[in-house]
Amino acid sequence: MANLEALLFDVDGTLADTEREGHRVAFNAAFAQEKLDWNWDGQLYGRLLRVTGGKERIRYYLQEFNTTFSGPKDLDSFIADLHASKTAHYKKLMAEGRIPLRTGVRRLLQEARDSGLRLGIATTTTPDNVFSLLNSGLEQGGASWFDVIAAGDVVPAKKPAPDIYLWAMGQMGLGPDACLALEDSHNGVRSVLDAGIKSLVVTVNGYTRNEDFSGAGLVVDHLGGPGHPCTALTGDLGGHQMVNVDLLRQLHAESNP
Ligand code: XBP
Ligand code: MG
Repeated sequence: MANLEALLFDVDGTLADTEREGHRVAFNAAFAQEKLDWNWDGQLYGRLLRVTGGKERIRYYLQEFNTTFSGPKDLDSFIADLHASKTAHYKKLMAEGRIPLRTGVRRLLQEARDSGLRLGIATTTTPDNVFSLLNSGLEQGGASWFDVIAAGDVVPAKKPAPDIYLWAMGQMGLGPDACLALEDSHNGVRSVLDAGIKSLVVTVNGYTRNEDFSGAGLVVDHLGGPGHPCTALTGDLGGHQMVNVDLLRQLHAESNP
């Protein structure tokens, strides 16, 4: 049986609930700045989240929801510039501390470090967004808690493709049996499982609550904390009130017999 050596965290929806009041707001700010009459309300954004990656999401929006837009000939550059503007707005939101880390995230990260587990990130979002979240959510230098930050375009195919998890494990010199992943979405679960990682915990959020998490050993409403117990929607907390390192080691042993 392999030992658990590392926790690999997704970012958006897992470390922090960044989509509705973070990324979506930043996209709309960029549209306004570029004088586009586009507005992604909460409901439309939930549908657009089917596609991971901000640039890919803009393209999906044009293909499926705004087919009358007659953009410039060089659509790739137009989308790239628009996305760069969105990222600038997002980083500003993060710097203002508008989006806190989710319940139990800081506690679990600290516990994992104290118990000698390595930490990695595997996300579809832009690297700058990760650094701004970690430096506001943890403290300046919080990104250094992680051995690797695998993010965005570092791989050719975004989630649900397994590329980002494979790249992260490659950088850490770890095989899938040494890792446990924490995700929030169906796309994320697919990416983890197709990367060969069998230990997987999902923390649902407003956008992903009803998605299919088949293959996840444990699905919870949040990671929990002292006086703020979490609830298992699928799987068993084994008597724990919160997701802690002991529980994760138990889950890892069960999924890697
Ligand atoms: C979530 C995503 C990202 C963000 C937007 O990533 O799919 O695209 O929604 O960020 P994950 P960008 O759940 O894998 O952390 O605009 O920088 O892509
Ligand atoms: Mg996510």
